[in-house]
Amino acid sequence: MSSDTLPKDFLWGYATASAQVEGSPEADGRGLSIWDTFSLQGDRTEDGKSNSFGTDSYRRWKEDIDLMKSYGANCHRFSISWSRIIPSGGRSDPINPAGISFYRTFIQSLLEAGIQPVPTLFHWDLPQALQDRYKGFLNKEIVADFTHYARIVFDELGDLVKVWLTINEPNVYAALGHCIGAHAPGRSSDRTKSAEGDSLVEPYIVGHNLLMAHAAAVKVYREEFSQQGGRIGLVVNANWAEPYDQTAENVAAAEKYFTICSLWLADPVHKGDYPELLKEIVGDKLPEFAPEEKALLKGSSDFFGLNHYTTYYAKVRTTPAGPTDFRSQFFHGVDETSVGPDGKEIGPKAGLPWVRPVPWGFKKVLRFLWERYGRDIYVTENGVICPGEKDMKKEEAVEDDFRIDYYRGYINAMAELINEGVPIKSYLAWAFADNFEWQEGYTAKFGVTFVDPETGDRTPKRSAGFLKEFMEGKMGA
Ligand code: GBH
Repeated sequence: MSSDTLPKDFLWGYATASAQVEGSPEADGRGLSIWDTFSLQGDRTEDGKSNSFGTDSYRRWKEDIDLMKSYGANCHRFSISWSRIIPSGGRSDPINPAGISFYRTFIQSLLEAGIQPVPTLFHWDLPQALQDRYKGFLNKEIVADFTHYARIVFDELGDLVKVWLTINEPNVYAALGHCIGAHAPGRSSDRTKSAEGDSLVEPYIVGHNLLMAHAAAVKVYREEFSQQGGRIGLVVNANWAEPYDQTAENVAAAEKYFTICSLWLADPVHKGDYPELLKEIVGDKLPEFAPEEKALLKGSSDFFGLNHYTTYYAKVRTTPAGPTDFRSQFFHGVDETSVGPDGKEIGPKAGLPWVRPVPWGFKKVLRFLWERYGRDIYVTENGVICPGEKDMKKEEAVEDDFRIDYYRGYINAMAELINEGVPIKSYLAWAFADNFEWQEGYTAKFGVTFVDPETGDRTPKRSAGFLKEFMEGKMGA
């Protein structure tokens, strides 16, 4: 293999998530999710819009499969909406056959198009009924309900699936939904955002229950569905933290930042416990795993599912975090920045402040995860938004050379590591199409496909054609 090629069985394609693309929230018996109700509040998203349209993919999915095929993708990551399968979510609640058949038809059609399905069981759209019933992931009741849901899905769809993802970014769901309050269910100590919540306590409880739900679902899959012959794993968001400078305190700050953000919910599934450093930082607010929980967690992911977007410099905070700045408090004395000590920016500005392209950081995080866990890595998301893209008309938006540079840089970085022997098995670009980007509403466009906000009409951006050729070249097609 030349240093530039990817293995023949490498999976590549595009990713989406049900709450961001499907729309049709009440079609065919679906129950509401926490993202439907949260985004309908009007003041929770940048443009005041809800996710009730998405990309209209519940109705237009055939077109999407045709497009993906034309893009040369051999794989597609999407998520299943729990409240389509069990509208009220719980283990004694009715099952909705129409929801099951929607996904079965979708998966069959992907396979017919030569595209391998990679479904995620939970990409943040919790059935609202479970939030109302017992506060969702704050309550360990959720573990039995999630397991029940997972069992139904494996049973109904698992014969068609070879790679399962359990939960998307538990670290982001816990922190943005229960500390900062920017994501559903919107809980925070900030009383302007939420009547209830404790920003420095709840994220850790939610994180704990998310991991136990993941581990319980994996146990079901391994014990009851092993004949399906698939692999299953958790997806963790891990951006890289580079020390601001080589002083001992900032080297330590970078380790702290990465531990607080990412190792928090990655170590338990690969090593069986929270990192010691996190225990020191968070103290008794971090729940403890019982011995049988540790045993269930350790090795509960067949691979490391990685969502990676960018890199920050991390350094010690010089000004104390304000009394209502719960985000900074969550970082326990560490600060992130995009400008180094030499005044140089870590990477060019993109269309959102948090997502600057830094391909060398991708290499560092991949190498770090491989050395720490020794597991196969599936890159399950990676992508960017172009500067000014939010205000662009179609003609301008489709000329997304900034995105092309990003993909070229990141994929080349990944390919170098693969050729050094790091077992990276997939690359899923975020996103297939411009969609509902959570608190940004429809203003943040990550797609390689432009979606007209009024009509839902799709137009490939230049990056879609670029990736097709680039990946064909890398895979020797
Ligand atoms: C992923 O999350 C999601 O899985 C996907 O659904 C999403 O559309 C995609 O990335 C693109 O955003 O404003 O400084 O507090 C990414 C995780 C974590 C990205 C929090 C934005 C906000 C940073 N996100 N972050 S800040």
